[in-house]
Amino acid sequence: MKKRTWDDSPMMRAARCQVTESVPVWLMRQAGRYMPEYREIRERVSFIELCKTPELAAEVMLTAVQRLGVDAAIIFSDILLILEPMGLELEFEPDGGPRIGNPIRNSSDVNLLRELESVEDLEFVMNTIRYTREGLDDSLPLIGFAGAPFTLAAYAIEGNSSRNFRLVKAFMHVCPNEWQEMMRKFALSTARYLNSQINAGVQLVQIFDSWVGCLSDEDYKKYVKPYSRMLIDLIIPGTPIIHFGPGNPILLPDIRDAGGHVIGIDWRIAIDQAWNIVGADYAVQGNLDPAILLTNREIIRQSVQHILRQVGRRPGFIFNLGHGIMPQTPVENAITLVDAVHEFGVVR
Ligand code: 1CP
Repeated sequence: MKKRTWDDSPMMRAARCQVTESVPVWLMRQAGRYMPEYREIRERVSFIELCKTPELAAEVMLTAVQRLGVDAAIIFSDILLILEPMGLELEFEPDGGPRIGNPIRNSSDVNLLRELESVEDLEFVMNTIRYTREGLDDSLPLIGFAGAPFTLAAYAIEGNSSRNFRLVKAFMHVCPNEWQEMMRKFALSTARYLNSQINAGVQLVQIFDSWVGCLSDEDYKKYVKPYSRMLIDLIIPGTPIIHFGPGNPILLPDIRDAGGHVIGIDWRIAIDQAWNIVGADYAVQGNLDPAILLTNREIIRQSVQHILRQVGRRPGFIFNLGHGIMPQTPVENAITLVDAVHEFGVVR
C-alpha cells in the first residue's frame, strides 16, 4: 500500500527525530473559545454536546486548522470524558469549569470506579476521529489524546479545578493501597482508550499530565511514574507518543523515563536547557508562553525567532505553546505565530 503523505510530514518526521525541511507547529487548544467560529457554535450547543456530536466536533477542529495553517490537527474532545463510562458524573458549569458529582473520597469509591472494559460508550470520540481524518488534508497528521493517570485522579478526587490539590495529595499519602488501585484503573483504561483512538485513525497521541507539576520529584517517582509508564508501555508500538507534564521542570528526567518519544516543555525553562536535560534521542515540543499571544506582532515574531535560535538545527523540534492558548487571544496573533514559525523555521 502506498504510504499516506502525512507519514512523511514535518510533524511526523520531527516526532521521530528525523530531519525536516521546516519546523512543524500546532497549538494546544487551537480550537476553542478564542475563535469567533467556535463561540458561535457554543451559543447553540453545550460543550459536552459538542464533544458528543462528531460531525460538529470535527468541523470545529477542521475550521481551526484551516484558519491557522498549522501542521497538525488534534481531535476536538476533552480529557475528562473518559470519567463518565468509569462511573463518575461529569458536568461543565456555565463558567466552563468541570465538576464531578460523585468524587472519589474513600476506598469504597475506588472499588466503584469501573475499569474501562470496552470503548463502546466513547464511540463518539472514534467517530470524531473518523470525520476529522476524512476532512483533513492527507498531508496533515491527526493527534489523539488522553489525560495521564495523575491528572485524571486529580479531577476525580478534587471534584473540580483545584489550586492546591490538597485532597488528591492527602489521598495519595493516607491511602496508598487505594491510590495504587485507582491509578492502575486509570492507566489500564486510558491505554485501552488511546489504542482505540489509534485503531480509529490517529497518527500520534499526546498524554496530558496537566497538573503533575504540583508534585515534588520524590512523590512523582513514588506515586505517579509507575502508572504513567504502565499506560505508555501498553500503547501500540509505532505510534509516536507526546508526553506533556507542565509546571515543574525538575520533573523532566522522570517524565522522560516514564516514556514517550516527544517530551512537552512549558515556558518555565529555556527550550535548549530542557532539551539538554531530556537528551538528543528525544524530540521536544514547546514552549512559547501563551501570554505572549496577548501582546503584538513584533513581540510574537521576536519570541518565535528567539526559540528557534535556541533550538538551532537539531532534528526533532515541534513548535507549540508551553500550555493551552488563552481564551482572550486575538485570532490574528495566533496566525502571526504560525506564519512566523513557517517563515523563520525553514531549514536551509
Ligand atoms: O467552550 C467551552 O467553554 C469549553 C472549553 C474547553 C475546550 C475548548 C474545554 C473545557 N475543553 C476543551 C477542548 C480540549 N480540552 C481539547 C481539544 C481542543 C484543542 O486542543 O484545540 C483538549 C486537548 C483538551 C484537554 C484538556 N481538558 C486538558 C489538558 C490540556 C491542558 O490545558 O492542560 C484539561 C486539563 C482539560 C480539562 C478542562 N476542559 C475544559 C475545562 C474548562 C477544563 C478545566 C481546566 C482547569 O481545570 O482549569
